[in-house]
Amino acid sequence: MKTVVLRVEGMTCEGCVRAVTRVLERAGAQQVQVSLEDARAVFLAPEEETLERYIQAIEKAGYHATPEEHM
Ligand SMILES: [Cu+2]
Repeated sequence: MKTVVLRVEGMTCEGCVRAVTRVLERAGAQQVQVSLEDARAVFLAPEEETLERYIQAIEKAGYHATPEEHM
């Protein structure tokens, strides 16, 4: 697994945090941590998985996601 950090724009409340967490988990992300304050989502993803999958899931939910860093 690799740690993925995405910048997530458009979250305004804890409901948004839960929505983003849910779509990421549904896309297969693990140990998802979403911070409203930092406008950031941190999670574990399989090595071979592209970030596009998670970015698209977030965009589809109505937020804007961009890769921040991944290790
Ligand atoms: Cu909200």
